[in-house]
Amino acid sequence: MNSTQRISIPFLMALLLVLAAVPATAQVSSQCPGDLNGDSIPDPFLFRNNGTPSNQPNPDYDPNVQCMHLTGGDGFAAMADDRPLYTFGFFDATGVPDDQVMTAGILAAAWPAPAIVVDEGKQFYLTLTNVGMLKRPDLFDPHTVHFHGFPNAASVFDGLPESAIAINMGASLTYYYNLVEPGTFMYHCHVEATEHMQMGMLGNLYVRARQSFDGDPAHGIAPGTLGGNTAPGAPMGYAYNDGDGSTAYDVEYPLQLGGFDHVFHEDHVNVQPLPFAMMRDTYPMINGRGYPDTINAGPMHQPLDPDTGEDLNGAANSQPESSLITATAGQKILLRLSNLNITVIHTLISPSIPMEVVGIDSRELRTEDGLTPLHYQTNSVSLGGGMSTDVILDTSGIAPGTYYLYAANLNYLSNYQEDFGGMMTEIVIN
Ligand SMILES: [Cu+2]
Repeated sequence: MNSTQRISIPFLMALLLVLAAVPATAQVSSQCPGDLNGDSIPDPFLFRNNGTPSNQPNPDYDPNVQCMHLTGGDGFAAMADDRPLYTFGFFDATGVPDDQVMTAGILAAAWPAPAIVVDEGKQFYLTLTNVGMLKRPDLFDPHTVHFHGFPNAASVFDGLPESAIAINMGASLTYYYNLVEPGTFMYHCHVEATEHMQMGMLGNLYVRARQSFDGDPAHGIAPGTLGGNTAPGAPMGYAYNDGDGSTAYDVEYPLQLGGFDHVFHEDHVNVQPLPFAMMRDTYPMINGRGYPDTINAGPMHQPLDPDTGEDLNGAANSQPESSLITATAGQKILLRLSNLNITVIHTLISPSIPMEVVGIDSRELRTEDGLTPLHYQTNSVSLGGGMSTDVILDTSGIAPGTYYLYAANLNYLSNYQEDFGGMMTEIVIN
């Protein structure tokens, strides 16, 4: 008997005991400098033994660090005609302790993906945990985050599965971004992009310009407190570091244009073949809702099983983002428009309030020497997939009332067979 055979049985028994002691859940680990309790929120103060914050500063706390924790998985979204559609998507697990993230993220996909709002100059740590697709246990797809348009220095964090790390089920990865440029960007999963993007892994992402919170009294804004300006007449912020205030705004709204092909989604949950060339969006949406859900300022109806009435999405609010735009007459409204639709170009019309286009594809329109803005006025803008446009609506001289913003392709003003819906929202001037 050789030594290998002599130890094999006790060794195997010990291995089985070890395996039995390991819980059948994946280890989630987020990286967020200054976070002491694993909830992806940096902690300015050390904790006492009883878990409450002390008044002792945390030496690892850096106010220039921003963190977020997303999960990638599946879920359901409710269309405006109540049809529930199966989705792939992201869930915002920021604030959820790492050891509870898997449970929180399962079947909790949000549509669109949780908005990522970050500040220029900050270090951004974004953890993605793949919780798997509960309704498609036959799939073992990885997910990624692709920060579209971002000048990434490291391709390893770019999210393109061919050249970057993709995150397998049960695994987590923390992406690092040095936010060197402001602008309206967008993000999506880049794994099997045609499929994962049609299924809903798309979201708003914008970087607020340094000029908005640089503490310069000329900008009228206290440092680090966007929106906390106290000077009379000071704007909330600037879309870009324009140097002359020409991109000032008082209220901002990210609006992502998109749509779902319900046949694709229904075939998907039934594990049918998916011919990409046949995709045709039947539910045009803004921020994941069709009109009139777009103007619902609060949470909307959950996706319900038509037979049982069961809530199909594990998140309390499957589509949290309203598109209702409100302003006081005289204010400037910044609309951060983006399109991640993979089937069509979208044109959006504001027939009553002119739109001043100040930026396209995360760049301000300005002469090369930086001295002259090249902004222009229009009533319609067109965005192909992957494009963004920043427009400012100046409401001075506009009578209080309700105005409309809608798709120029009028067939998109529908929720499949229900007319008077789809890609439309309202601008309410008080
Ligand atoms: Cu994905």
